[in-house]
Amino acid sequence: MGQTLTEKILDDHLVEGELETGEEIGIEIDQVLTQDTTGTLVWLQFEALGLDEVQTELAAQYCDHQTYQFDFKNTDDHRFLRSAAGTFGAYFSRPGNGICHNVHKENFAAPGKTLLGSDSHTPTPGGLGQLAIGSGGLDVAVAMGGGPYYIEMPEVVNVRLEGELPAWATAKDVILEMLRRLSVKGGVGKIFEYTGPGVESLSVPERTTITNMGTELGATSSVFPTDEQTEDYLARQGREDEFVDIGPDEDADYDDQIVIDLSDLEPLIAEPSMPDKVVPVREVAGQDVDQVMIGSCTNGGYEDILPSAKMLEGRSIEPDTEMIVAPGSKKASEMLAREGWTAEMMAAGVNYSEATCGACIGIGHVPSSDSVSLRTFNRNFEGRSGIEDDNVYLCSPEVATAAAIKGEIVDPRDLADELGDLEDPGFELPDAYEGAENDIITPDDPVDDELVKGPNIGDVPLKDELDAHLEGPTLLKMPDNITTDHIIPATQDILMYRSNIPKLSEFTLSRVDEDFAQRALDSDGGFLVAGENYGQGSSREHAALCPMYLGVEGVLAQSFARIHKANLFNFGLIPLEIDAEDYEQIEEGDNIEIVDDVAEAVRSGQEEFTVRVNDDWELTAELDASERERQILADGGKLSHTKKQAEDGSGAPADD
Ligand code: MIC
Ligand code: SF4
Repeated sequence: MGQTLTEKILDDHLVEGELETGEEIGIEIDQVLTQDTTGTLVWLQFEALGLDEVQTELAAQYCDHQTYQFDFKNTDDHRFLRSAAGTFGAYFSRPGNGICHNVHKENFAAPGKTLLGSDSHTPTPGGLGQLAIGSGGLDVAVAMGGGPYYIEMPEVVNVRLEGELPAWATAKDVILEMLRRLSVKGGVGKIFEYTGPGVESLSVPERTTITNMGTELGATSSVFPTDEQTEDYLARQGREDEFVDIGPDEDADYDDQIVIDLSDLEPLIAEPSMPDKVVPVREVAGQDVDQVMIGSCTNGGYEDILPSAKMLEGRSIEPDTEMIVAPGSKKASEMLAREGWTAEMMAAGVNYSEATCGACIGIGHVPSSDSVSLRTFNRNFEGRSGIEDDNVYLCSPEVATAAAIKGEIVDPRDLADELGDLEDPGFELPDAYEGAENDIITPDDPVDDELVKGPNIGDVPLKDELDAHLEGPTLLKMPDNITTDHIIPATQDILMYRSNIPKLSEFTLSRVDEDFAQRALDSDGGFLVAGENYGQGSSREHAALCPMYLGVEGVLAQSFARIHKANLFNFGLIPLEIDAEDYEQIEEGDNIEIVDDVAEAVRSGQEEFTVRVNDDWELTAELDASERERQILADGGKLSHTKKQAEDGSGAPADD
């Protein structure tokens, strides 16, 4: 039986385990990336592990999320990150140079290699045949020190693309269609591998829009085979020598298959406030729009902004609609400026921003009260834009631009009919991607050689070994699909404390219950209870670390999102699965006691735990964990575990 592309890359990098679905495997990581809001912890943990030099082929540190540097704390973070990159041997992309995924795609993404990144949209270079996975920062630190990265071998699902996209349908509509069919939890435990005759009609930037937003399905990764398009793209980036011809065998055996006929697609849109609330644009046409934003790691490329600029050429934006363009990289920005497109957009009324994540996490361009914002981003979780009760829709740049021209949501096909002289603009790849040459500092020529820690850079707290007896109140009961944006929001007032855990912890779950942090601190232990898909969204490990700091012992949920579950193990919080009936019955405030000797049971591989609620009734909860995860959990988290191993002489930190 032949191999899938995923299996081929994993096989090439396998250091532990077998490629059996559901089995834990350890893989070698070739490249890592990290960014400004997760990177500080990555390097602090790298340092705490006693590591002193990057061991992967390449490590890249980006400064992209908070580049406006509203507060000295952000600038201190950036200063620390530059010093860490210089000291330990990573590339450093300066603040303003663009979003990690965009800049990585342009400069480093390489077919056939593995990439681990402390950002959930790390799978973006899957569009170039790279196997790229998002994880918590501690896993990135260990991988950067040369240790393997462990995952459960995912199911590999084939997405067969047929036909070609009709006018006005785009790559964004392909991934919105996937979300419409599968939902935000439809990809958990899966890698989506795109094949079929439709693939060749998609350029690399279109493919990376799809792989980027595969994250919203909860997928471990998404990947395309390489072909002439990949070779051509790499050549235009001046990196043709990095091309590798790689794809699945003809008789590859997939766990499942989905077929999408591209020619059936039409412009789609995700309604507030979940990326899977997808409907055809025409169904919500006529809705007034206050703000339109083009940008982000999904649709902020040169190839995304160019069609928008072409649509705006010689036209004006409706006076009561604001339009902001924030390119994904400075290179894209510089190219558009040199070609005159920036001037066209400005003349049409666009407010042109620097290359940053910014508004995607509520930093800048926060929508006004009771308004509607159309964005080309990947997430529209409630409140993420910086205002509670927001109304954020997700769509392609073409749909967003049509709305800015009309002042309301409109199917661009109808707008084209109405205006008579508007055609689907499409885009050509530039002959050469050139620009922003001065914004990446190489490890060979660093500007710092020692760590610079401003007053906002704290230490990483450690947890004690797991206790034998775990008991405490249900501190909070939450519904399905709680995101890491609920647990630790990323807006500026909170984001600036990413390197200061005691302070950041004060905001834990404040969007769900503003008294939570104090209640958790006062109660000396306790549990969180949640529905399905707990911890979806961002990879931020702070969403596990802060509850740990507040004394939370564990989470009882119907199911967990992959990265967050790994982060819970990494910080010593027990993730237990419960069934729907028991979930319904538990109430906030109920006392929870795990009847077993927890430490012993975790270490010895026990899967079912008896949980006594209010000394009144019992439920059975399940711990689905590998042998390695059990030891990490029992030792109080990965940092304590790794240190302990090093002290016992049972393994160097990098060996995990
Ligand atoms: C996001 O899109 O939510 C973020 C901000 O990029 C996060 C990373 C973070 O929280 O710093 C992610 O996707 O992992
Ligand atoms: Fe940045 Fe938004 Fe992409 Fe996260 S999803 S990396 S915040 S642009």
